[in-house]
Amino acid sequence: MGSLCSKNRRYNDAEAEENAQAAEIERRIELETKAEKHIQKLLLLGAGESGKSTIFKQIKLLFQTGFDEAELKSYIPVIHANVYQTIKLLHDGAKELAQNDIDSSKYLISSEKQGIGEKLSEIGGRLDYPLLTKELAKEIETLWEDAAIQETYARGNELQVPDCTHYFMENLQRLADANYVPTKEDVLYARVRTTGVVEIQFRYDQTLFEDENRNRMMETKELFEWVLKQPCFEKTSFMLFLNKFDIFEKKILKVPLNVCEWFKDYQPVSTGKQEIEHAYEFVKKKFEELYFQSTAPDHVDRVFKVYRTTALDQKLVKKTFKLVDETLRRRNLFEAGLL
Ligand SMILES: Nc1nc2c(ncn2[C@@H]2O[C@H](COP(=O)(O)OP(=O)(O)OP(=O)(O)O)[C@@H](O)[C@H]2O)c(=O)[nH]1
Ligand SMILES: [Mg+2]
Repeated sequence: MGSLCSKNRRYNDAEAEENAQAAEIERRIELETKAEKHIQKLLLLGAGESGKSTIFKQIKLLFQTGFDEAELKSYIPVIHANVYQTIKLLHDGAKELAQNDIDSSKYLISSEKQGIGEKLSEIGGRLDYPLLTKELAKEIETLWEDAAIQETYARGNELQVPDCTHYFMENLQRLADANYVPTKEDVLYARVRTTGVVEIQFRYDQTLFEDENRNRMMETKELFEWVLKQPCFEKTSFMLFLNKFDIFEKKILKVPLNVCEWFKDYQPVSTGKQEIEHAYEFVKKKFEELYFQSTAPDHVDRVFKVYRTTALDQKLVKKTFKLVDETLRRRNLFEAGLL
C-alpha cells in the first residue's frame, strides 16, 4: 500500500511537472506572438546584383552595431576576388572583341601588356587566388589603364562586369597594403553573390531571386508582378526601391531607355538633368501601372510607395528608411482606427 502510494505520488509529480512545462511553453508562445505584432518585417526581393545585400549592410551600419575589425577583415578575400575576377573578365572580353567585333582594333591590348594580361587571366581563373601584393596590384593597374581594356569596360553591360569595378580598380594600391583593413565603403562595394536566405536578427529579413542571363529590368518586372499576385502578400505593404539611381543617372545620358522592351514607347524629351527626371518618372509610372494591374481591386489600399535609392549612399538610405518607417507607422495607426 505504502509503495503504491509513493508510486502514485511519483506519477502525480511527473504529471504536474509536464503540465507546468506545457503552461510555460504556452506562455512563451503568447509572449512571442505579442512581441511579433510590433515587429515590422522587411523582405528584400530583387533581381541578382540589384543591391539587396548592400541595403542589408546599410541596415547593419545604420541601425545595428556596424562592422567590427574582424568583420571588416573578413571582406578582404571577397574584395581581392572581385579584383581578380574583374580583370580576368575585362581581359578575356577584350580578346574576344578584338577577334569578333567589327571595330576589332579598338580592343587589341597593346603588345607590351599582353603578357601581363595572360598571366592575370590565368590567376583570375584559379579557385584559390594569391595574396594581392603591391607588384600584382601594379600589374593590374597597368592593364586597367590600357585603352583596349577601357573600351571593353565601356561595354561592361554586355560582359557582366560588376558595378564595383571602377571603385576597386582606382584603389588597388591601398587594397594591396600588407596591413589593409577594408573601410566601410569598401565593404559596401564588395560583391558576393548571396545564395539562400539571409536573415538579420532585428526587424528585417531578406531573401533573393536570381537569374543572370536575362535583361535585368524584364526580370525585375516579372518578379514584381509575381510577388504582387501572391495571396500571402495580399495585405503586405510594398516599398519599391528603384536602386542604383547613380548608375541610372549616368546611363540615361548614354543609352536610350527604349532599348528595353518594356520601355519601348519611351520618347526622350530633352537632355541633362531634365531628361534624367523625365526618364525616372517614366520608369516609376511603369511600375505603378504594373502595381494596379496586378493588384485585385479589393486590395488596392495596401501601401505602395516608390523610392529612388543609391544603396551605397548612407545618408540617402537612412532618409529612405525614415520615410518607410513613417509610412508603416501611419499604416499601423490607420489599421488600429486611430487615423
Ligand atoms: N553604383 C552603385 N552600386 C551599387 C548600388 N547598390 C549596390 N551596388 C553594388 O552592386 C553590387 C551588387 O550588390 P549586392 O547588394 O551584392 O546585390 P544583391 O541584390 O544582394 O545580389 P545577389 O545576392 O546576387 O542577389 C555590389 O558591388 C554593390 O556595391 C547602388 O545603388 N549604386
Ligand atoms: Mg546579395
